[in-house]
Amino acid sequence: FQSKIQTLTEEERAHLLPLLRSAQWVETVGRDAIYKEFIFKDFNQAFGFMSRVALQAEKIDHHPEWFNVYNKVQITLSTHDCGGLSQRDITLATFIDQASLM
Ligand code: H2B
Repeated sequence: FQSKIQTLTEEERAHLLPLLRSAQWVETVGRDAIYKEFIFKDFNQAFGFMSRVALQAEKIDHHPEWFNVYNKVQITLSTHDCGGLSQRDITLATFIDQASLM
């Protein structure tokens, strides 16, 4: 069976957070979440990126909190099902970074 999703352990964080930081993800203050800002050439590039992320989010049933103005996309990832950062956020962050390079 599928056990309930859980927040990352201290051991997992010690391993993963430096990798995320090196990819410009930061830990949010006052909340167990990660955040990154993406700047594109124009709105078309930004929205193309958002479209790729949206399709994947729906596919894996894990959705970003995000804000877009023109060429800027600000993304926060956290898992409300467990009230914090989970492996699902890491998986989505990895996809998002790939999608931003296309
Ligand atoms: N997205 C995020 N970011 N966190 C969740 O806990 C989450 C989600 N849960 N997408 C999923 C949907 C859940 O609400 C549905 C019912 O599967």
